[in-house]
Amino acid sequence: MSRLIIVSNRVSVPDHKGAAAAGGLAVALQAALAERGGIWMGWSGKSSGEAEPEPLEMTQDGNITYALTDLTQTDVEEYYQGFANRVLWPICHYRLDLAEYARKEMTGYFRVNRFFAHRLAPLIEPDDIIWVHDYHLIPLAAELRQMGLKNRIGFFLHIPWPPADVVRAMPVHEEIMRGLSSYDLLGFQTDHDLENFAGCLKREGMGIEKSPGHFSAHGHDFRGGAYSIGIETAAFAAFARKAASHSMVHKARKSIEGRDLILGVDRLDYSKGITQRIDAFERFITNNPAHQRSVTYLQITPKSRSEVPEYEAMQHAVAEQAGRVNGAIGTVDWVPIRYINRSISRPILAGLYRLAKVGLVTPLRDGMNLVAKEYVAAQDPDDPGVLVLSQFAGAARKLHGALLVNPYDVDGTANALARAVNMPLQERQERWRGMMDYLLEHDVLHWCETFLADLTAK
Ligand code: GDG
Repeated sequence: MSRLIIVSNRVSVPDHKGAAAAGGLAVALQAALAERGGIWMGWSGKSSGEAEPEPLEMTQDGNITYALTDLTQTDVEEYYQGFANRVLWPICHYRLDLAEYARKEMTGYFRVNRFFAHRLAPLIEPDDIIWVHDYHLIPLAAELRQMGLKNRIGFFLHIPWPPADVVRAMPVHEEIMRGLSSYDLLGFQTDHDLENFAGCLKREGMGIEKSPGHFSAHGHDFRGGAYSIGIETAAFAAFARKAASHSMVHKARKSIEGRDLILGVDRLDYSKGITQRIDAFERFITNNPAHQRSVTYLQITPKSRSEVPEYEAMQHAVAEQAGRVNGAIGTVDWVPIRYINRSISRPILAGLYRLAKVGLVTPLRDGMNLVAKEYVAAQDPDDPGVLVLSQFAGAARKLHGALLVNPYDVDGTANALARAVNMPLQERQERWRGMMDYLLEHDVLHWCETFLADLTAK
């Protein structure tokens, strides 16, 4: 079996805290690496001076080598905070209005990808297969090919891929499309993302889809497919069952005083639709006064990318909005929204998922959304909660037991909340069972193995 080389912006170096605690993606990739032996390479998260780069920081764990590189402060600003997070992220989430294109940052993005390629190439042996992850590293295969590497190289995009007219708003879209076309296998989260990619190739006149999932562009034949990422379903379900007796979860249960808990969990990001969701919650209460004081909405929102201005502005906007709504609909003995603007530990999170009567997951656009899957996996089969899910999350393509909403439709989402809190037990169980069966079969190991089987297939 060939060795596996994984490259991603950030690397999960194991701390041996156990499966579900580490997050499913890291566990699945580590399992794939342990089976084949190999290397996981990426950025250390540290920035160094502009002088000659330090040697790679290597950590050995069994047959897996973790190889981390520092970047310079300029690299971090241009490649990570700049082009990746202020151009690719908003464009891929259909937010042309938020894309801030600067030629200097675009140059930095391609420069850092070349730097990654130069650091990685000496570690690679001819039979290795290479799996690159996410939008930070789209040009990596093209750089490795330029250096003469002939290895099989696959790419998985964790975020959505938009239609041609959106992609074309990005000044360097041709280079980005050429970068994607340099892989042997392109993995997207859903069939819609794959269709959009095929549409882009066609619209650009860059290539053709010779047969379903088989493309030819820039003189290179490659394949593309939809591989919906999963979670460690069985392990997470067991983890949540245990977490229900965590002392903090007990305290949370006590503090809501028998009210129904509505739970939102999202990184603070404009793609997650948090402000629209708070509006919908307010509308639900004003339209259904009987539910005033009978529910508590807990929104857990760890800070992310605070160095990017849009994120900092959003932090203020969400805090202000939660305060305004509490002021408008709260009573002396009832605080409608509890807003936590930091990360909580994974056991507490799992216990809160299980406690919540409604999982409210309403991104404006999301590649997949693992929170939706974790919420379902954490439920008590005898008394499961209801998932209210945006139709624009990749997860909505398969989680048919959810109440699907359009997050831009405040009244529609408010109505779904009313339906969720009133849903009879039998309907909740039926909806949950279908989703759980799907998640048990399509877990993160299944995702990983399916992608790698296709990448290595002749
Ligand atoms: C990208 C794509 C795609 C959240 N708050 C806390 C916490 N979390 C954990 C959740 C979940 C993860 O973070 C978030 O994953 P998502 O999938 O929901 O979203 P992104 O971070 O945007 O991920 C997405 C994913 O990549 C995988 O391909 O699904 O579409 O955007 O696991 O549980 N964890 C802890 N405390 C928190 O406060 N411990």
